[in-house]
Amino acid sequence: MKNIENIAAILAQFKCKADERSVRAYGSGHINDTYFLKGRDRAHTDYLLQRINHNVFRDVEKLSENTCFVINHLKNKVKNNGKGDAEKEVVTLVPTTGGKYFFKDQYGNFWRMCYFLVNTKSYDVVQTAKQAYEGGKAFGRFHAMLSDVSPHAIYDVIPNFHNVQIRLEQLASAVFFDNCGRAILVEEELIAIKKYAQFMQYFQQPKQLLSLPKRVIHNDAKFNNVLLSQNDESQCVIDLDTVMAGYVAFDFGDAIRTIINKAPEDEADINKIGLNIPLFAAYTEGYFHEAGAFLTSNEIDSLLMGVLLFPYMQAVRFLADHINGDKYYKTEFEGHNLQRARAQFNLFEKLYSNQQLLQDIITEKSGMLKLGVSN
Ligand code: ADP
Ligand code: GN1
Ligand code: MG
Repeated sequence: MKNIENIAAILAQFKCKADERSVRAYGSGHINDTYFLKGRDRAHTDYLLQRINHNVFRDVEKLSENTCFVINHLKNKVKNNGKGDAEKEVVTLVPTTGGKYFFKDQYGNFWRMCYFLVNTKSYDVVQTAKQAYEGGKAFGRFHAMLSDVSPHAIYDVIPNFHNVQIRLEQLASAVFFDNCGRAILVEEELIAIKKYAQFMQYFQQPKQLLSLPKRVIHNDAKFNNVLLSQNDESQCVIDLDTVMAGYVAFDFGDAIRTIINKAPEDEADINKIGLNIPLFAAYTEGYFHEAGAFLTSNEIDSLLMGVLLFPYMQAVRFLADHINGDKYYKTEFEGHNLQRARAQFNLFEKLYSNQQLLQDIITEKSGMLKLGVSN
């Protein structure tokens, strides 16, 4: 991650009391740059400062409008519910001295700041069924709290973000231009991806377009975008940049992609990739516990396709970026995106051959809900 030369000037733009000497890179996101800063003294809270990737989020003004709208809505829900603590359960942004929630510096970089939520944890790889269950509750509650917002109220910051047809077209275009001469080296991967391209069009079919409600969803429901408390209880859903219209199965599938895999997202040894079924069951149960009340039966029927689509689409996206010369995702070494694509495709194939088992668990957990026996 790049150093920040103008840290004092940036901090001066925010209504914060951050110690500029304490700045350090934080987190494992692939798009934005995140930095942690300590409060100037014990009385002041710590902060996270983020450089927004404006090649990905091209209209930062609209992005900020979306985020503020969603944060306000969630905070009001928590307050009206009477049980929670809106300060702990919803991210709070730090305003700039000009009363905005982002700042553009002299180099054209966009910055935003939020308060650091103390005593929280996020996991790149889930370890226990409790963590998975609590993560399911966090995203279920997130969907429930946003279920009364019209998807038209939110600006489409990345159009076609989860449109697999467009993602496949982007891959085909990367192969066509082949700017780095890498396409010839990944023919095997390209053939494997093509084999499932038709099957993956489920959410593009007229039947689904007519029967599935578009809702306001997270669209980047990786498990590390949930903060759990020190006791591993669900606390807060973070990383709200991509909150836009979508199908609940998208978030379900993306979360499962990052929970069910016994190995990290970019595992080099595909023999280490395996399905952790108890974690899948736990997340599903937690999710239904919070979202079951508003989900339609068509939505429940679509969840399995979300589980299959997300690792597949991620493989398509990583492979396209590899062929394009690693322009989109941050990488740590040459070939990193290819390694990620292979790992995600392998995960997809394992999910594909265990569809019945996964569906049975979804059916069982949604049945428990109807019988009122969920925790
Ligand atoms: P990215 O877009 O890079 O994924 P995130 O907003 O997800 O950025 O933040 C990166 C990491 O920082 C998260 O995975 C989480 O561990 C931590 N984090 C983010 N927001 C907060 C917060 N408000 N309080 C505490 N930790 C946070
Ligand atoms: C990116 O920023 P991060 O790491 O949370 C990407 C997601 C991918 C994910 C793969 C805006 O998310 O769509 O699923 O990497 N975000 C964007 O790990 O493209
Ligand atoms: Mg994140």
